[in-house]
Parts: sequence; C-alpha cells; structure tokens
Amino acid sequence: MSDGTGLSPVQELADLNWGERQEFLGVPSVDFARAAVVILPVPYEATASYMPGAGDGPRAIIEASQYLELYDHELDSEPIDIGIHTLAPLILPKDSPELALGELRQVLDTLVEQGKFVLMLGGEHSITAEAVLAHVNRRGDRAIAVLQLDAHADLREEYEGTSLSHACVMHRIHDSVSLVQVGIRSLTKPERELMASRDIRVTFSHEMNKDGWAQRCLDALGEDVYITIDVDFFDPSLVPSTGTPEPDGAVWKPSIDLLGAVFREKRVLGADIVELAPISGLVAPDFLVAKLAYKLVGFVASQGMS
Ligand SMILES: [Mn+2]
Repeated sequence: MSDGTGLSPVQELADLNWGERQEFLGVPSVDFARAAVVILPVPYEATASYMPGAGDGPRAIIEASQYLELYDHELDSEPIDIGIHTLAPLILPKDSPELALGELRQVLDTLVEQGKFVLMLGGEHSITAEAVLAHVNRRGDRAIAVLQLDAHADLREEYEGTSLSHACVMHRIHDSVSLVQVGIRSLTKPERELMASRDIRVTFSHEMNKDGWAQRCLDALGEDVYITIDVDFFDPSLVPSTGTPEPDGAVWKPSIDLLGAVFREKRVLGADIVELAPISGLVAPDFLVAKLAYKLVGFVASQGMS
C-alpha cells in the first residue's frame, strides 16, 4: 500500500499516475488480494463534444456513495460483505488518447487477469473499449456480449478527427463482441445502417414500454456479458448531469430490473458507469449513480452466492 493505490500485488502499475484515493461507501477497502470487486475511478475526459465535466464524475459518485445505506432491502443483504477494494483514481495523460487508453488497458489487463470484478467509474465513454478488449483478450475464442445502456449508439467510425472519441467507442469493439444496445434515441443514418448490417441488437428508447422488451434484450445476450452504462441512458429529469442529455430516457425501476435479470441469468464479467458530469449543488443525480454502482455490487454478490 506504500504507493497509495493499494495495488500491492501488481507493483508494475505503481509507476502510472494515481490520484488521491477516496473510499467507495466511505468504508475502508479490504485488502486488494481479498477483494471480489475492485472499483476503478478513471476521471478521464479528453474528447467531450458538448458540456464538459465527466472528469469530475468518479469523485462525485464516490462522495455520494458515502451517504448510501450499506443494507439493500431488495437483496436483503449488505453487498459490501463481498469485499470491495477502491483504487485511487487513475490519472491518464490528456494530450494523447493513444497513450491514455494504452495505460488504461495495461491496468485493466492486470486487474482482469487477477480475476477481479472491475467496476470502472468514468470519465468519458471512450474508456469502455479498453475494458471490453481486456476481457476479449483474456477469453480468447469465447464470445462476449456487451450490454450498452445509452442514449447514443456511439457507432461512428470517426468523430472530430479521431476514432478514439467517446462517440466511436462501440464502433471500436463491434467487430470483437456481440453488441446489445438499450435506450438508444440519438444516432446517425450510417450508424442505423451499421446496426442492421452487423446484427447489432437495439432496443430504442420508445420501445422500452412494449411488452417483453426486457426479455428480448436477455435473449439477445450470450452467456458472458460486459455491461456499460452511460448515465445519459436515464431521462434528463433524473440525470441532467451529463455532457449530451437526451429527452425520453429511462427511469430507475425497469433499468434496475433489467440489470438484475442479466446478473441472474448470465455471467457478468465486469461493468462500467460513465459520463456523469456533476452539476454543482445538484446532488440527486450523483446519488442516483452512486446507488446504481452499489446495486451492481449487490448483483455481483448475489451472483456469487447462486
Ligand atoms: Mn451517451
């Protein structure tokens, strides 16, 4: 722990730039070696296209988490018991997306190799590709499905001169995984055409009130699933604190029910929550996202017991 990251088993990562550690839930982390869940804050923000601020997301989520109850009444347990280790925020270079995402990949490869369930807190959405590719790399031929809850398809090949933009993150991985998108309500015609030609399964936002929509999402997922949640998936009335808010977003309960079902029926390898850009003085969205993060930990704990 001398390096301040708590990464004592993985000293090769100590040379990277880590910020000041804050504990998720406000409770001291268990030793890295004993943790089933590792929280990785990645306050990375380099390619925001509208409102900036996602770099403050991890700090806001972790601060809000310190006011959560540890008991989950729906699960009738204290998910913290699974063993959580919160890492220091990983500070990535801002001037080179290639360098930044390369460093992130190094961290994720190491954590995934150690068999930890990594819950990554962003930061902008571009970081998701590195987590997904770390799992793809580890599992070789075994197929992985990515469940993406998002307002945006993020399937552009290039945006504002780079393929490493948040707007391109799913394009970077769509060849390597099967992609299931939920809550989408903002995309281009070429993105729509790519969905159709590559058999990317999409549930548009307006389809989320049709009977059986959640079951159809589950049916589209293979056995091994990675979950990425862009908080603009939620309606802006719930989470206005994001770079590109879109009307007609999701509400809490059906979203949590879908996620719970995915954890019950599939093997979830890892997850991330990205694009919270906190608004000073407006704590409800931060608290919602913190609770979402702890719900995921609870689902991991439940999965481990079944
Ligand atoms: Mn989005």
